[in-house]
Amino acid sequence: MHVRVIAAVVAVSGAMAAAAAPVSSLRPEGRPPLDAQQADSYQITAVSALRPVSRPIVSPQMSPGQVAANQNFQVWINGFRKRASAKGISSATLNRAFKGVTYDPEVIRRDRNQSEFTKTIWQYLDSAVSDKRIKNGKKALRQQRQRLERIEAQYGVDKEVVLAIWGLESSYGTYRGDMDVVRSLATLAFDGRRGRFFESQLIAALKILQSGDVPPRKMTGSWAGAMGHTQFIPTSYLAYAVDFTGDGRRDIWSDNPSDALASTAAYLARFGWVKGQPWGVEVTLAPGFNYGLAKRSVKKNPSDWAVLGVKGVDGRAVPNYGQGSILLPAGGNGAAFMIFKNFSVIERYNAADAYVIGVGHLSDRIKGGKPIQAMWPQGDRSLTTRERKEMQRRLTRQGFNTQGVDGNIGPNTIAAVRAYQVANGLVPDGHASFKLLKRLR
Ligand SMILES: [Ca+2]
Repeated sequence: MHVRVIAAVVAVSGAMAAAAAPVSSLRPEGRPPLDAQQADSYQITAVSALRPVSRPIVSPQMSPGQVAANQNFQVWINGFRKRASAKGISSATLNRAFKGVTYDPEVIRRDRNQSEFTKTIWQYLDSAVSDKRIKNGKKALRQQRQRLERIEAQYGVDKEVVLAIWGLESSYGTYRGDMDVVRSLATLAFDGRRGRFFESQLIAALKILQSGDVPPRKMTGSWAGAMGHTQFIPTSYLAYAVDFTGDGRRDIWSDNPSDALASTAAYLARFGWVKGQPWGVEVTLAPGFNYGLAKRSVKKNPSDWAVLGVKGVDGRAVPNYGQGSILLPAGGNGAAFMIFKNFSVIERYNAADAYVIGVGHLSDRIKGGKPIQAMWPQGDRSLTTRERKEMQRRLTRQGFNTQGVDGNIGPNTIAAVRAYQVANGLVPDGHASFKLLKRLR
């Protein structure tokens, strides 16, 4: 439920997912990162000591520019109150929610301060599935086993996957975010860069307050309003959060992660999780493999893939987990995966391939699975938006039409890359790499 490389972000109906965007953080897209996400420490036993104390809703000192912004912000709130009451938010809720709330320059600073450079899949996995995060995941599994097994029994979602999402979203509850959600979302909605999206999240946040699940100043989260152990955005909370403890509140904020983990399982169950099916498995491709088959729309049974030279890293045909597609996240020179239905279920949480592979692989490693066997193309790097546009311009100019120059690598650009690769005797993996851009230059 987060964003980076914001240009490509689109809110998806009621889901946490957003359109695929390049990876630049642990939360590749859809939702913004928590500040401390890189420091993947884990202290579940001491978590109450680390419990985020909500930042004050008034900034200690504002510059003259910020004072002016706050004056406009207060005017904006007055206008917003009318729109909110038209959507069923009572004036009592609005009064409680906005009491003392000021413009938050820090939220805007973070919104603007997002890196253009995106991580490669292997850089992402180094952090998302670090030894420390695996170790802390195993520890969390030992400590939370009973709770996780009850959730697994109720929702039919494998506990290691729920655990892996918890591990990536908040380092197993350590970093849940201490920003005041009403203040952050109101500031972002007022700011207007993605105003419509954030205003709809703010309305959803007010509905949560109105339901009594949490008091206003306890509703904390990331700077862009992702909340609790598994970082639900407000619209996802309204649609999918559950009260697993039975106390009448869907409490995803407190130290007890039960409701948050059950809500995550409920979310995955809702989108069709198949219990016991892997997200994907690493495979090898025989020499001469037709790279044109490595796309999501081509689905085959593992035995049919085996005939085409796709096998598990143990050299045997992949067991019959159902129909799968071949995914090459770094092109023909990196690891290859056969991915199954559950891949697209995790995608509903966050649509970036890197995120899904990160969750899936972390869950495998927590279960004691092996590291990814293939080498990654370490010398390569991902492209900036400017470079992606440059590649599209150069391809089109050389007769491989990308149907536009928008900096997004979609099906048309991939097809143009493939056509260029075929015409130039390269491995036609359709991968828009820096190496390829250098060649186009
Ligand atoms: Ca509860």
